[in-house]
Parts: sequence; structure tokens; C-alpha cells
Amino acid sequence: MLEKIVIANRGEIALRILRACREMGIKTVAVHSTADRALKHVRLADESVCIGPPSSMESYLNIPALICAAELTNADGIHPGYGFLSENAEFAEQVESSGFKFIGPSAEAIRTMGDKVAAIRAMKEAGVPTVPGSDGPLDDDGKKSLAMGRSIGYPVIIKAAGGGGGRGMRVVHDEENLLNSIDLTKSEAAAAFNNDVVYMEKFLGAPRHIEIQVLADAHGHAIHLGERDCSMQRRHQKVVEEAPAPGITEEQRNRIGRRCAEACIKMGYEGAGTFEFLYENGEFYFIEMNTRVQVEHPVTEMVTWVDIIKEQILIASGYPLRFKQEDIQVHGHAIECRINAEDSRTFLPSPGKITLYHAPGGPGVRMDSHIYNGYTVPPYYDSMIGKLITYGSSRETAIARMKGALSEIIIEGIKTNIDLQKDIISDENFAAGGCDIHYLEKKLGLDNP
Ligand code: MV4
Repeated sequence: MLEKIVIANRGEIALRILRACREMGIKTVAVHSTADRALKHVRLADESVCIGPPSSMESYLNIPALICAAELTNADGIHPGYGFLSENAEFAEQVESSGFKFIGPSAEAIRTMGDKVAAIRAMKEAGVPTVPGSDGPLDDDGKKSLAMGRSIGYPVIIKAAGGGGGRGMRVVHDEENLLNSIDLTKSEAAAAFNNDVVYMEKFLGAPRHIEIQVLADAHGHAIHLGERDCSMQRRHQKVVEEAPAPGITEEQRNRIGRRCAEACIKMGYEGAGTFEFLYENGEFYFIEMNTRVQVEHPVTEMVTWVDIIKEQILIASGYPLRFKQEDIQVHGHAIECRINAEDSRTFLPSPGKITLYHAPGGPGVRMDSHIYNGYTVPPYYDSMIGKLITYGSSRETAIARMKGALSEIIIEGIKTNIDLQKDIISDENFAAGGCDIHYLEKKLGLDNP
């Protein structure tokens, strides 16, 4: 078993990782920038190391500083959390070649999934359904691209192989704009990702974003933990997530989930991972794979009773999976509202001192947050300051508990998106379930003409 883990992250996920380590009897090393000395997990960790100035580039993205912190403290593992270096193959490689265990998949798996064309190819080979499209990079032959656009049918979307998460894409509605759009996407991709490879897919007009959580060990076993619906988003930032996805049957879940688990085995994937799908008219279409733990992992934890962070650490320690697929059941329903320090109308970040904090509580309420009374939210990082998760035997109960928890929580001194979350949770279309990825932006547009 790993004995001492460097938590290469900050905020709520650093605290979440620390809690898992404590429960497992593993020592923790917090690393932090000079702006983050007051973080809750820094105070709770067995040891802490300052790794640089506030700028992420010089601290949480500073590979030599992180490896140095592991060496200095005699740690044996490094957990990257999400964001920052969590999907950086170079980091995974350097962590391992310095003699530490990277808590995540191999650098090779990270690299493959970072190249969206390679990821889609791997999925097709493994029998995971993908979006009808170009089956690889578009070459410089415009005639071929035009023929492809015609056979796929408009609208199509041009995506950069080096993109992902909404970066480097362009929708094309008709043939007249195709070649120009390919050129534009290529040159933007070259500038942004140093990789001008682009590919083409059928553009789906009103899909839902449904993702499958998987766990795979180093011994050729893999299971899925069902799906999450993350369709409630604004500008590619998820706002509300839930598990299970409304309307998805157990048969659908097992069919797509089994494909994902089989793909992990085929690829020799190790650790936690998420297969992202667009879901439209009853069909799943793979778009990307995330090779890290995700912000929204708690909703899966609540309905499967599996501690995903703990399993990541057990897998990285070399243990075989403790669960077989038949041990995993989806019980009840969980919803997560992301709590951001931001203006409800402008969405601009609102850092500053929290002068009063009262956490919500009661049955089926989980608050994953590092904030406390008197904590100052620094201006240098992501504005998410916590996640409010509610659970119940039914979706209605989870929603009712979320309404209660949102009206109970008190955060004063900074602006938050709690009013927006109240608005979403009380929305009649959200209550019905199954809103598509454009729903929230349309709703906000109507409120904000
Ligand atoms: C798409 C799509 C429609 N059709 N691909 C955006 C983020 C990246 N992960 C993939 N994205 C999309 N790919 C096809 N073929 C629509 C989106 C999309 C989207 C996807 C998931 C969640 C939110 C989204 C918001 C806008 C567009």
C-alpha cells in the first residue's frame, strides 16, 4: 500500500483526497502556493510544502517543484486531482521516472486520450459507439472533405485533435462554408495546441451529455459505475450533475457501461476514467475520454456506495479491484450543484473574504468544500469553492433536499451562484428531467436578453 501521498492540487479536491488518505491510514503531504497557505487541507495534512508563487504556472503546474516536494518528504505516491497536471502525460512520466507512483493511468494512456483522433480510433476498435465522422484526420484534399461532408450530411462539426472540453471546434451548416471552416479550425488549432490535425463529425443538434465512470486495475479487470448526466452547463462549465441520468434504463446503462469496461481492458487502462458521450434519440455517441477523477465524481459515489478516490489509491497501490460488476448497483438518486464564487448575473469571479459561512446539513446532504468562516478566496484560481451534493431514494427526494440545502447554506462576504442554483433546481423542465446541453444557456438568455 502507498504510505505517503503528495496531493498535487488545491481546494475542495485536495481536501477530498486528504480525507480518503486519512481513512486509509496513509500520510499526506499538502503542496501549496504562497497564496494558499490558509487552505483547509494544508492545515490538516501531516506535512506541507510551499511550491511557489500564486501563479499556477509557477506552483501547481511546476513539475520540478512537485517532484522535489515528494523527494523532500519521502512520499511514495502523487495524486494529481483534476485540472492542473492531472492529464499531463509529461508529468505522469516524470513522476514515475523519479520513482514515485502516479495515481492515475499510464502516460501512454493519457497521451492517447489527449489526442482525440487516437481516442476515437481506440474506441471504435473496442466496440464503443462513436459519432459518424471522418474516421481520422482530414487531409489537405478539399474534394475529399467535401465528399465526406456530403456523405455525413450537414450540419457537421470540425474538431481539433488536440482540443477537447469545448476548445477548438467549429460547426459548419452548409457545403459553401466547409473548406474555409476547416482552414480556420486548423490554424486556430496550430496556434492553441501546436497541432493542426482536425477531424469531422456529424453535428448533433440537441444531445444530452452523459458520461460513464469506470475503474480498471493493473491486473486486467475493469468495471463501470454507471452514468452521470452533466447536460446542465454554461460555456462548457458544468453547473449541475446527477446520477443516474433521468430516463436511462438499467439495460441501457449496462450495455454502454460494459462496452466502456471492455475498452479499458483492451487498452490496458489503469485507474479511474470517464467516457464522455453525447446522447440523442436513445443512442450513445462517444466524444472524449477523461483520464482523471472528475469534479462530479461524488454523485456516482452516493448512488453506488463506492469511494472513487479510495479505489484510485488502492489501484495505484497494485491491488486488484475489490468489486465485480455484479457487486455494483445504482441505488436512489444524487444531484450535485457546483458552488462558485461569482456574480449570479455576469458570471465574473468574486474572490474575497468569507465573513460568514454556515454549511447545510441533514439527511442525504453532503458538502464537499474547503471553505470556512474567515477564509479568503484568492483571485488566482478557479472560482469553484465547493460542491453541494444531495442524495435520496428518488430523484424527487434528492431535488427536495437540494432545495432545502440551498436555502439553508449561508455564504456572506463574496458573491456566489447559489441563487442561480436555486433557480435551476426549481425549474419545471429540470424537474421533468432530461434537459439537453443547450437548455441552461437558453434559459439564461431568456432571463438576460
Ligand atoms: C459535439 C456536439 C455536437 N455534435 N459533437 C463540446 C465539448 C466537447 N467535449 C464536445 N462538444 C460538443 N461536441 C458533435 N458531433 C456538441 C458539443 C457541445 C457540448 C458537448 C457536451 C457538453 C456541452 C456542450 C456544449 C456545446 C457543444
